[in-house]
Amino acid sequence: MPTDRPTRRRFLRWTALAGAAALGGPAAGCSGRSERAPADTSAAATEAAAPARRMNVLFVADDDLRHDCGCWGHPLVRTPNLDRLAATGTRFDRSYVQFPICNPSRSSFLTGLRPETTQVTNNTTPLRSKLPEVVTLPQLFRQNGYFTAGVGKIFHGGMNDERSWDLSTDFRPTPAGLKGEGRNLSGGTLRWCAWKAAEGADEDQPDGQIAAEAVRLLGEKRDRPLFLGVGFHKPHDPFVAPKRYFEMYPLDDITLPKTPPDATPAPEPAIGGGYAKAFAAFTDRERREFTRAYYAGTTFMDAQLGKVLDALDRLGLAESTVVVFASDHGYHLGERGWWNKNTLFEHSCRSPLIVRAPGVGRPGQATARLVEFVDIFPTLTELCGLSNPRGIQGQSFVPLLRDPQQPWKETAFTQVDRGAFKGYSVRTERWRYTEWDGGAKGVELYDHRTDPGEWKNLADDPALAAVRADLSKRLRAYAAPEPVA
Ligand SMILES: [Ca+2]
Repeated sequence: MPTDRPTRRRFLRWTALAGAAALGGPAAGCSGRSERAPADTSAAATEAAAPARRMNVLFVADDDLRHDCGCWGHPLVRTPNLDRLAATGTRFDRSYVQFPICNPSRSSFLTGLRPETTQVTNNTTPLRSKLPEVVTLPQLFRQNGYFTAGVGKIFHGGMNDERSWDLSTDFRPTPAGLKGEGRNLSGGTLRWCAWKAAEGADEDQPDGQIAAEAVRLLGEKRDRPLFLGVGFHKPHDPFVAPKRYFEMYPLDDITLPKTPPDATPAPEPAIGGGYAKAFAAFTDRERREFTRAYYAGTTFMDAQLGKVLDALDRLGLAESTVVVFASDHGYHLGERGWWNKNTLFEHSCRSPLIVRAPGVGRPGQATARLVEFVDIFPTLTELCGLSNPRGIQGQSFVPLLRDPQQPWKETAFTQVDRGAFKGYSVRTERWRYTEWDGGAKGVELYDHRTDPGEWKNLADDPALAAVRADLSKRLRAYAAPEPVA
């Protein structure tokens, strides 16, 4: 694989670290200040110290962000800080979550396990109620001597995992941040469906306070490496951001999606129901207000990300810190009449991912190869020289960071629940194929080579019978895996 000399040196050092980790990890520095009892590292402490200090990790988990960002070519939305992260790292153009709502997606990528294994398929089931002894991503770093801090939303709201963190915190808006101009776009039917151009500054909103706390933690001197989780809330609803971010997006500049006249109707379960009636009642102005508020939240979040990236540069930490930016899933802004997530269309399953691993690959590179969010866990452990817990289901994409054009995964899987039955979808580089209730409630096949908007369902095209049969076989193997002997 083509790598330059510094990259190779870095790789060899990491290889050595991985070897040390296989023996039980480095000696843990437990003398650092900690707000909670240190993780149990007594076994690891008997092993020799690692030859060099490990890389820090900045793990930014965003909430409900879709690819309407400058670095993915959006003509309107301003995301200068995501753009500069992409310009110094690797941008993933086909990265897919395993379950496109908050708690199941986060439970999956924070454990390296697929939803069928976590058994977390809704927003009310705590991860540890299903897997009490699972080792989460931050917990693994903590066990290996890292100081782990979770600021904002990393685990789903109300389900923070104490064992994962030396320190964790979240924030609420100040009284000034609660004031402002706005309205509910559903006439109050959907309580969450509201925007507000808030008074006050960035720090009057939780995301502004999260950025300030992250910057503070980066500046603290400590004797062990840092795993810093930063969980921004926007552009998730309610769509609140300081007023100046709304002013960047005049309503007339907003472009709304158009449904082609010959689009195939989607099977009934493809759109989740529930909210659909309220969405159908939106006026054109309400659609524009929704989109403007989502974009205001996107740019507001991006500005907070910028403060954290600035701190990395200012403190001289950029070269010793792996940065991951990941949204927990994508989002529809009116496509198929839907203004939410939880579908098996591309807008929902595909989710923003940027990784910056100093010395690995070329700055500003992009890859169109398929990766799944379940792969983030083993990628980070490989980059930092840690051993994975047994049974991990992702595949490290470190080789793809070194050579982003090489052949890679053939399939990426996403699933949703529809109460009495499930939907599963498989993406290849060319196709998306979806079955609802094993096909009984609908089958979809889209050709991304000719139809990136997924408007024409080709499932019943006789010329594509072999494609459908092959994808169905792969999907069923995923949905009902053979029991391990
Ligand atoms: Ca979310």
